[in-house]
Amino acid sequence: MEHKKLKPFPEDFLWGSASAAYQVEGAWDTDGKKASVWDNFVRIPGKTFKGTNGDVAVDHYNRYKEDVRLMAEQGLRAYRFSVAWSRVIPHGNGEVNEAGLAFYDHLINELIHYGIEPVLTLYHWDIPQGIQDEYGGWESRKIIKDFTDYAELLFKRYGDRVKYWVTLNEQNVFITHGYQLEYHPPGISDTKRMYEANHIANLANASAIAKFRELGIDGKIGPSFAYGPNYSIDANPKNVLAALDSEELNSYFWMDVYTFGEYPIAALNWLKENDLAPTIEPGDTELLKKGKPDFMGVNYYRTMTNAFNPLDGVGFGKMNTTGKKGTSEESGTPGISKHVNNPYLEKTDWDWDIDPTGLRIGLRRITSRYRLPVMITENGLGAYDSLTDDLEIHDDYRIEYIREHLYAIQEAITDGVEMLGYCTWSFTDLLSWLNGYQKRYGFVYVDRDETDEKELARYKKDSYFWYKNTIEENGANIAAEKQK
Ligand code: BGP
Repeated sequence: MEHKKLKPFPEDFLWGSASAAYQVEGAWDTDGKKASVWDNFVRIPGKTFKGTNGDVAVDHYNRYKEDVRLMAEQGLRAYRFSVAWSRVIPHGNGEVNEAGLAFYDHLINELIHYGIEPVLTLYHWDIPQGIQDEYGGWESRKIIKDFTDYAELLFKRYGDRVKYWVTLNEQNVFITHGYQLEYHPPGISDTKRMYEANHIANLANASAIAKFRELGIDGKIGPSFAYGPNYSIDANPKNVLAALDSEELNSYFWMDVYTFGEYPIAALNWLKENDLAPTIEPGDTELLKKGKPDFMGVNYYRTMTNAFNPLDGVGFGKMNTTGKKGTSEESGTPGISKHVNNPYLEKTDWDWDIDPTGLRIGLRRITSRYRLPVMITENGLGAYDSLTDDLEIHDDYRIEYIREHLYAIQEAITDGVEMLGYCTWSFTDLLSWLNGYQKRYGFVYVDRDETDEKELARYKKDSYFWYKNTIEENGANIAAEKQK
């Protein structure tokens, strides 16, 4: 629908930005921290772009004060970050590391000092290697207790200051990439094990939320889901059905469990038919139903366009992790759908469709199906940036990307979607898990590359100033700039 006039952004809208521990902190074995699975996985030859790792990353562990000062100068209202589990409970269970807890105390206090709302993610993919080795991490139900104990430790320690909590970051990504596509640790390709591990992650997520309620923590909690709404390539009913199947298996399959405690019917039946369904034990559904979140956290980057894919059709193809446009391969799930080119959309250099309207569509679907408020916990453009001789970065492409997505959000707000806030990915440049340091997302340029850490100096990009102004105007500039 086209509105005559858009509603303004809410007065208390959280204008934010985000990061994740492994991608920014560095200090991977400092002050009692032990290895996470990522600390080891990146050392396997060929796993990451040019063998990059987060040993130093952008040294946020040592420079957090400088980074928070930059946030404050920009007027940021919220900063989403994650806690490295292996920094605070180095083995994953058992002994607690006070030095690790103290680091996040300092970070949170620094944010609050400048009036920036901390949004704390409990888990952004870096499970401690200790419990991976001890019992296989997400493949064992033992993790439900360990994750809940870890969450409880953080709730009690920071609950007086942190009001927004994210449980699992992109469960759909770390599970599929870890247990089916081999792109993430533990680098397994076994679809049955993937669905089992995923079910256990669902239980851990619900158990942490149930603990949050039991402790009566004053705040809001929810997962961050990587939502890529599915389209059909055309009006051929076969393709429309493929898009519905893909939406059910790749989106509702997670969001339904978060909200209703149950898997979508057709998806679960299809898994049963293929001997892939997870083991649902007595009591599981009751626990899942206790995990209803206060909001749906959404990481939005792209939509997926689908066509029918027969049982003997195309399987998984390679992703583009080099930044050479057009190098990603066709990918699909036989019997469900395949992802095809959408001729209406521009792409990034990493072949991700750029689709602001897709964000509005996704927000509408969430609102209709779940009736939950939404926080955009990530959205941004991964691009090559260059530093001029005057130490400036003219990233007008990023400004345009963010403006268009914010406009789509404002349209969604006018549609009736309840939005809590918007966190860009990312505040500073950081390590992209598989794409090294050349795929940049930040408002703040960090001068380092794959092979040379240099001085890790920070420079404000043009987008930094644009977002500063957007925050000052509470987004009133967005529609005005669109009309120009
Ligand atoms: C999300 C992750 C982030 C971040 C982002 C960009 O999936 O939650 O951690 O990495 O995507 O992805 P990439 O680094 O692959 O470009």
